This record gives sequence, C-alpha cells and structure tokens, in this order.
Amino acid sequence: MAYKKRCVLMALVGLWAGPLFAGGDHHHEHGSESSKVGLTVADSEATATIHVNMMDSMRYEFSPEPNFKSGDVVTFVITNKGKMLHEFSIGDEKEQISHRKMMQKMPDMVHEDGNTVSLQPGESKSLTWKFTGDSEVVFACNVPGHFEAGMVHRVTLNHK
Ligand SMILES: [Cu+2]
Repeated sequence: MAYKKRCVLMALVGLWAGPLFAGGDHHHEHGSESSKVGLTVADSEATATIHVNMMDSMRYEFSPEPNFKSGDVVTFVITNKGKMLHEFSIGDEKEQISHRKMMQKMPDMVHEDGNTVSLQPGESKSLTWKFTGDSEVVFACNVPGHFEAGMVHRVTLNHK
C-alpha cells in the first residue's frame, strides 16, 4: 500500500504596497474626455483641417480662421513655433478656468488629455474635435502666465 505524503509549503508574502494618495491636493475636474463644447473623436471623422501655430508672442495663429457650426468635426494640426512649452486646450470658459487653477497648483505637470495637448518647442501634434452644444468655444494655453498674456482665442458656434 502506497502512502504519499505531501508536503505543502505555503509562502505567505505579506507585503502590500497600497497607493498613496496625497489627500486634498488633487482635483480631477479636468479629467474628462468631453466638455460642454464637444468631445474628441477619431481622425477619420474630420471634415475640415485647421493648422494652428503656437507663438512665443502668446498668440495662436489659425489657418484658416476657425468658424464652426455645432456638429462640425475638425482636425487641428498644432505646431509649436516658439522656444517655450505651450498648450492647446479646448473647452468653455468655466472648464478653462478650472484647468488653469490646476496648472497653477502643479506648474511642473505636463497636461495631456482628450481636451488638451502640450507641445515642446518644435513639436507638432494633432487633435480631432467634434463641436457640440451652444457654449462659446475657448482655445487656451494654460501654462502659467500665458492665458493672462493673451494666449486665448474665443469662437462662437454658429447654429445650423
Ligand atoms: Cu503658451
């Protein structure tokens, strides 16, 4: 009669490294991919392209000038022509204000989400956006000091 003895070695590793949350300093009001003025969509849905140059004079140069209806899908091809970091963020006035407050709290953070691209000098990126709703569209650079220096462009959506 065979007798098998099993020896089971159980190794319990009691290490648990939980994520550390820094408490009240994190605000996630800007984490969404959509906004009051639209949402990001696939590049293939675009019906128009607008080139945007970011300038150290704290201006965006649009070509052609933006003129949208609610429902339009536009690919923005954005190039940083300057020597400093710039941002291209799409939202309404309120969204840009909360984004800007967050950037002031975390000035070293490079912000990048569905509504926003950050570009180093010489960099080029694209962002395809479907405009919806009837709020005024605000394009803004929220790198601290840039909006205040005039790096903002507002467009009213024309209704169909
Ligand atoms: Cu800027």
